[in-house]
Amino acid sequence: EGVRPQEYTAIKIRLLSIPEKLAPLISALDSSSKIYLIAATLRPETMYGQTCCFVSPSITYGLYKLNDSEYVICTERAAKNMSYQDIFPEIGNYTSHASIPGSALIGAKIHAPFSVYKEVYVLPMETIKEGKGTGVVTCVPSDSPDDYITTLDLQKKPEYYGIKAEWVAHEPAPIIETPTYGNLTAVTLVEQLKIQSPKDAVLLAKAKELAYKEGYYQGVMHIGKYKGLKVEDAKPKVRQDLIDAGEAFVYNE
Ligand code: A2H
Repeated sequence: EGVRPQEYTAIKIRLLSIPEKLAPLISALDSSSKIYLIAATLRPETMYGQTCCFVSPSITYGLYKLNDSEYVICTERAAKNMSYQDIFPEIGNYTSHASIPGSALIGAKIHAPFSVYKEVYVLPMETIKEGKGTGVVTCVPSDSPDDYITTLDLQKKPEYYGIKAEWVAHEPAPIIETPTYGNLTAVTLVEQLKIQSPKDAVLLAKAKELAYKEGYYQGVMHIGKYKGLKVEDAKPKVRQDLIDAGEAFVYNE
């Protein structure tokens, strides 16, 4: 946790199906309500490459009212912060409407805004920290070493994680071209540093640092409306497009 405030883009990832374990927990909601997982990201320009969304099986999330027709799922800590940032209808009100174990969300079909993949799923990530962001991480395996190695791990032993192989079948999609690592920066770095598991914390920290610097300062968009533009310049534009489309908002902590 740094001392400087962190400005995230909060991505609204809509639930398109309600898993069996989730249904009884949200039965009090009007059935026309839209429900979103809220993922906090520092890389909005990579959202074209989302392949799934991660939650922690050991975190209990809350369900909070965003407006008359929309509810959001995130940690209570994030909801409290949001309630003081004019994101919820009433300042300081972060009453939860349901208590949702991460495990109840696994396998839900979701809509990941701007992704090239139209059908993606909620999957488990054990390294998510409860005290950072919203406790929900959208998966971009092309540019996030953590996301890529977690995806490989899930693909290797789906039955151990209680997931279906088809939920974790999407390949990383090229989003950003870089001079040093090509157009799948995270894949290249995980291979070069020989990262074997999501628990290789030291190597992953190094990969993350290298990926972030290279992507931000040398990267050029490979896809989308800003194809050909430097990442540095495209980032605020994609972020604004997501916000204008009603698919994201600014979240600080
Ligand atoms: B980033 P910082 Cl493509 N636990 O989004 C673990 N990781 C978390 C988290 C939590 N509670 N909340 C957010 N994150 C991840 C995209 C991305 C991210 C890419 C490349 C790198 C990257 C897609 N996942 O992050 O500690 C989220 O993943 C590496 C910097 O606040 C978020 O941005 O600096 C980032 O970590 C926030 O990390």
